[in-house]
This record gives sequence, structure tokens and C-alpha cells, in this order.
Amino acid sequence: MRGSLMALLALHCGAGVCTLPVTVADRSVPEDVTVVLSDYRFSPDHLVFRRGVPYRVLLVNRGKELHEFTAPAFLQAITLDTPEILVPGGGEVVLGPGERKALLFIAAAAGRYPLSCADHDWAGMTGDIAVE
Ligand SMILES: [Cu+2]
Repeated sequence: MRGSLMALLALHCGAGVCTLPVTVADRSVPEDVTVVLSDYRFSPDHLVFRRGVPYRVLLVNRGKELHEFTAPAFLQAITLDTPEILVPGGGEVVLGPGERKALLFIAAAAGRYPLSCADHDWAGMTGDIAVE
């Protein structure tokens, strides 16, 4: 009995460092957010992020047309781990029909930023981004 308990403890706490489950949120794991681009809207169209928290925002184009995640001021203000997905100049992400791309970032400062699809803002394909 005592032997099996010690074996169990050794399993969990080998080498003296206990790795029993903890409930503290792991800040190194990004929070996932999905933004769907369709003909002609963002869903959701109001995005809220918290300062200092890593995010993975998956942009998914479910429309039949090419769409853009155009947010130059926001993209300038964040620390982006995936800058290669931006167009030259850095102001937006372009997605063809069915395409998906992930923005991995941390925002350091609070702010409010406009979001649009540069091709379809006339059709109401706009939104906003807040960092709190
Ligand atoms: Cu569009």
C-alpha cells in the first residue's frame, strides 16, 4: 500500500519537482480568436484585446471574393510574431477565397483602431479594434 503510494508520488513528483496540475493560466499560451471574413463583413466586427496577453487571431476568408484585413494603425502598434503574412508596407493582410492566416501578437499599449477591408469598405465591410 505504502509502496504503491510512493510509486504514484514518484510518477507525479519525480526528481523532486512536482508537476501536479495547477490552475494558474499559462501566459505563454496564446488566446485563440477567429475572425471570419465573408462577402461583405467581418465576424465579429468589434475586436477587444487585453494588453500584455499573447493572441493568435485566425483570419478565415469564407467569402467568394478576395478580402483584406486592413488595419495599419493597429498592425503598427502591436508586436507581431508573424510579420511575413502582411503585405509589403505592412498595413494589411490579404486573403483569397478559402484562405486562412494567423496573426500572432502581443499588444503593449491601450488604444482604439479602425478596421476595414480596403476593397469593400464602401459595402460596409468595416469594424473596430480595441486594446484595453
Ligand atoms: Cu472585402
